[in-house]
Amino acid sequence: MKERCLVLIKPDALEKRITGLVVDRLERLELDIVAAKTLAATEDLIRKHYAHLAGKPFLESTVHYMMGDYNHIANHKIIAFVFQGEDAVKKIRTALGATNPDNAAPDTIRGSFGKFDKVADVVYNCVHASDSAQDAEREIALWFKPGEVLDA
Ligand code: IDP
Ligand code: MG
Repeated sequence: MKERCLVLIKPDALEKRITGLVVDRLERLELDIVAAKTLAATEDLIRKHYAHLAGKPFLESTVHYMMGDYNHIANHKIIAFVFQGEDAVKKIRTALGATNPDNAAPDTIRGSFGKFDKVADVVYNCVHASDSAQDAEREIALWFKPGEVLDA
């Protein structure tokens, strides 16, 4: 089914300057990029985005991570994309690999470029992708204005 998926290039990937490598892997999936922008993510936006982490012990560290606090990223910079196409969510999440890079297959994006800081309990996994077509729509509405997303 044709669907959309939000992808966020997280601050650790920006610090490592691997946005191009990540997008290169995702472009191989033959989906369409229908929106892209660099933005300053507010704390409110990040908390809404990660609402499902409420009550988790790593919520606060994840918010700090996404604000760029651990990666010397000024202005809370994140790069956001919307990909669209057949089974976009499944294809992208398969390319990303498991949430924790220690558990991600070596040939996945997170397995290749991510790292887990066990002591601080921060999962530096480089990229976010929506986990369902339904959640993608919720997330896209948070990160993009309607006119910023084209139909492929
Ligand atoms: P996902 O990013 O693979 O969809 P979620 O369970 O939705 O995984 O978690 C959202 C984000 O929260 C992860 O990408 C990661 O940044 C952080 N996170 C998830 N689990 C852990 C954990 O056990 N320790 C620290 N951070 C975590
Ligand atoms: Mg998720």
